Amino acid sequence: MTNNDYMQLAIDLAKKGVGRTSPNPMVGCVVVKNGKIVTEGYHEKYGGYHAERNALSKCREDLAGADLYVTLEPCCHQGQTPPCTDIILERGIGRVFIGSMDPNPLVAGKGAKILKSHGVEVVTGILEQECRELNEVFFEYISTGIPFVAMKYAMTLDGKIATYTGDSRWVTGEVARSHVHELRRRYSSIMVGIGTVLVDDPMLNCRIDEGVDPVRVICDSRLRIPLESQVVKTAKEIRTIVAHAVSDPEKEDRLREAGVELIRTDQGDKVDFVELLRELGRQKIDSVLIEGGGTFHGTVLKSGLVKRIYCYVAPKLIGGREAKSPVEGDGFSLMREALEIAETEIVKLGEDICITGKVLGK
Ligand code: AOF
Ligand code: ZN
Repeated sequence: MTNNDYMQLAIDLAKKGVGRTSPNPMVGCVVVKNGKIVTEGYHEKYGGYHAERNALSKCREDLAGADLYVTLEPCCHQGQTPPCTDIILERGIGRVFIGSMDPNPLVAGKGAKILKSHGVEVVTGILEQECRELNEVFFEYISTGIPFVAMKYAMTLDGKIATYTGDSRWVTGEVARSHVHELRRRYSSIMVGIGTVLVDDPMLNCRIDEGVDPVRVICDSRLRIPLESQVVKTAKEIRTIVAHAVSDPEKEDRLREAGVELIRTDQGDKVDFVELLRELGRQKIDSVLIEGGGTFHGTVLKSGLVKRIYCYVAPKLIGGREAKSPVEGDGFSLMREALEIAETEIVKLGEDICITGKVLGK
């Protein structure tokens, strides 16, 4: 086994924490002595032990001189748990292999420095790109305080998200739809515009085994959300936020009684998307999966804050001048103004495909 192989194992372990570590990173750790894996661990849930302490504290063997592989630089601060550098030094680990450095200002190179100053050999940059990708949400959120924003939609091969009558059940098949629920587990919140609630009355929850429901955020400038909608009726079980711009004290009271949280952004008569994101960030929500309507997509894309696109394409044609498309609004006038998507990846899901990629900043 090479260093990369061990780091890959640590990455695979880290992924087991998906949906449960937010707003903290997913981290995995493997410890090797005399060519044998002696212990391993990962960050299982927010507030719990970090990957390194999970791996080390369950192992009784003498670890003097062992190699430790960890996907993120070990922390050196007392947070909800003691510093990982302490336990690494206590156990006499000889070498630490790090995937990506930790941009958290409390750590940011200090973890590696402390280890080195105590004579531990530190090797950085093992599968660095993969380790950074594992935590693209964390890296964005910890350095800006603004949640990582991804946008998802499903369309036919002729670029429509519904027929001209508004029928959209279903564009894609079952495999693709359960893939969407994987996304809903990965992102800590899901956001739609009020149009989607009025037309589809969705639940916006995560319906897979071991799923974790995202916080539901509905942008509803004029508080049009029906009290009988599924999201309002289940707001006591699944955290639900309605973002609005106009005040309506009576409706606000009714919504609060139903368990809905309200966020009012104060600019004009439309929800200020950027201000809303900042507030979600302050509430420790590290990521947002936007699941449209085309009008809403048009608005949020303008903010420049959408970082990733997931486009599901079903091999179907429905046509229709009036059939909705995934991004509406005015759009750009020239091809050279187009938002470009880089590092695209394609997955086949039954007969459908999912194309994902990073939105390049302008
Ligand atoms: C984790 N899990 O496995 C590692 C982390 O909130 P705290 O006190 O647990 O500290 C979180 C910070 O610790 C986090 O932002 C990151 O900088 C560092 N490392 N965090 O949750 C882990 N290794
Ligand atoms: Zn730690």
